[in-house]
Amino acid sequence: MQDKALALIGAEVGEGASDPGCKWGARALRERGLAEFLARPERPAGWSSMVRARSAQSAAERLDAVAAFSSRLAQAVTRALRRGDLPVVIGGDHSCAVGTWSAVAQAHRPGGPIGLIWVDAHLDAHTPATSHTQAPHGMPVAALLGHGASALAGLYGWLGKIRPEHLVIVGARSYEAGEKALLERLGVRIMYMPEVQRRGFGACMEEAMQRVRRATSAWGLSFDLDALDPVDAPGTGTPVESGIGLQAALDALRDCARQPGCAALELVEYNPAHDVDGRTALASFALLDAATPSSTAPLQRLVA
Ligand SMILES: [Mn+2]
Repeated sequence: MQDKALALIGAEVGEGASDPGCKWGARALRERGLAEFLARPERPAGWSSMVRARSAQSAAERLDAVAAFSSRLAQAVTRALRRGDLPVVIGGDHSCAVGTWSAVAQAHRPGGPIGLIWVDAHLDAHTPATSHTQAPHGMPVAALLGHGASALAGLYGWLGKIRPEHLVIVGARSYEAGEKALLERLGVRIMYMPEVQRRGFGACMEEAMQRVRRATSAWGLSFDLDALDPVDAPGTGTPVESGIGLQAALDALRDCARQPGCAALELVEYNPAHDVDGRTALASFALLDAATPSSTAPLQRLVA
């Protein structure tokens, strides 16, 4: 059986964050050999695009730069989808999610809405009205739900790329009242970290998968490395204590990869300047290996 080729897309954007270091995350993983690591005989993997945001200083410039970047990233994702590949977007700060999931929602629109699992220490659901920093990487969830800056939310000329009932956020433990209020008003299912610790990440992801597959045409996963415990992933944009353990994440992502209907994957917020002994790079490799569906069992790969 032939698996979909993995189209790795580098999202070179750091303008969405206060520390722009994540801009160079995709390039660093590329230079470490990510594509070669993920490629298998029956499932090619290669970098299909590197999309870079123009640099920006002021809050207004940054929002403009991220909006322009989002539509270019969306074009790269669309090209991969049209080829029949599985887009795997590598960040970059999390503002890249606007381009990624707008493109996937647009491509699937005739067939129905898409579901999205958002694994993150944060809610990323600010609007310019609630954000203290005005940093666009704190806004992609709100934008995808159709709220906040129209330059982000209005890609392709329509709002609500993800419906609230088709979104699940897992691992949140650092957030502000304004974004939490928006998500609760919309009825988004949020599994905060105490629930993840009580039930286990695997059980939470199983429930999340059921929810995002219910009445949708496809599902996607956006994984922010800051969801992991900083011990396993110190090199992220905004580390937060008491996160998900790497092993639990790998086990759960392997289960996710068995579910049919994966539309795209995204791994974001790798900041090579903050990495320690390449630990976060290796975690990124392992997470992507676990999350990419392949008809070859791991054991067969070892034997081969
Ligand atoms: Mn995030």
